[in-house]
Amino acid sequence: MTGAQPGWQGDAEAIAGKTMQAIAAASTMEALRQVEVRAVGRQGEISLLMRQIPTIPPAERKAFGQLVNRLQQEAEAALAQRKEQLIQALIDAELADDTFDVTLPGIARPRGHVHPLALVTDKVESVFTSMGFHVLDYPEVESEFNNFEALNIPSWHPARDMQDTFWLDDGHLLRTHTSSGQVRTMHQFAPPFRAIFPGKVFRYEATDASHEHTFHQVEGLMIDRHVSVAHLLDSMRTLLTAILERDVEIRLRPGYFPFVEPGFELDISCQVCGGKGCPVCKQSGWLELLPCGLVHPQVLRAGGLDPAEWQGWAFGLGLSRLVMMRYGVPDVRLLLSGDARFLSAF
Ligand code: FA5
Repeated sequence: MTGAQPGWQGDAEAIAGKTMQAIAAASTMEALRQVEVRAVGRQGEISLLMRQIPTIPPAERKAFGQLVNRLQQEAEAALAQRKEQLIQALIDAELADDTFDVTLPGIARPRGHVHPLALVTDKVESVFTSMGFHVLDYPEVESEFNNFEALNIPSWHPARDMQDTFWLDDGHLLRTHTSSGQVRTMHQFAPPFRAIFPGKVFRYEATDASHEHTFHQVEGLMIDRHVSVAHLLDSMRTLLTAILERDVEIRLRPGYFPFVEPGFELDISCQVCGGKGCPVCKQSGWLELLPCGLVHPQVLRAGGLDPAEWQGWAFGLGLSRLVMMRYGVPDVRLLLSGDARFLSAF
């Protein structure tokens, strides 16, 4: 800039000079904070200079703007530097103080935990992906068709009563089982394919130690030209051994589900009571865990597949119950209770 200094320049530099001196003189964090507020706070002197920019005559506005910007940056840099010096001085003083008690307990920071359901779901997914399965995710709000009709459960069928349903006003429902994804998968992929779909399911029913209204299942579905019950059972055994990491007794009984033929119920000896009988297994020593079977021809048809060409097996694992068996959880309602005392055990 040439010629005489405009008045605003001297004023601005005077404010900046005063601010720099105050920063250097601030001997505590609180004093420094006050200097900061006075200089660059909302009503601070440098902030007010910023706001004056539009009022400066156009010929001088650019130079004024540049000057105020520079002063603000310098003030902020000086504040940051002084803050660091003061913090370092506090640390030095603390270290030099020989009354510092190193035996005082530290501040315990609460740590987050992976939810046991997530731990077991991850494990199930890794067992099945190692056997070539896809992991799929389907909606919790479902159509009546996918949840019931396509699974050979028309509206008049007594099997509808096996799964009390939360209906939505628009005729949709909250899926009562992950089997609702079976026909979706058949429409989505060309056979042969194998997939699992874990997720949350909902039933309008009374709760007890082994029943929740909201719980987790994993569906497994394999479609190929030749599939067998032997392959299904072998996959189930591989899964249970990998998850439970111990030999457990299982038993297979005939089970009725309209969407499989033949159908089975795979029970596991109760791991909470060791098979002696408890509220979880209703004193029977066994827990229903893993219904399964060969996919019914009607379901293949609903999925657009020709039963003369394609066969399949499916299972619907009670994931919440598997978590209970894995960790000896005595009540399924603990899983979604959000109780931090329970969750911190994992
Ligand atoms: C079904 O949901 C079928 N979709 C399973 C299936 C899939 C059969 C594929 C054949 C082929 P079920 O209602 O039995 O079946 O439930 C499956 C598992 O979910 C049960 O064995 C049990 O482990 C678990 N389960 C059922 N109801 C509850 C509940 N209220 N709370 C917690 N777990 C439950």
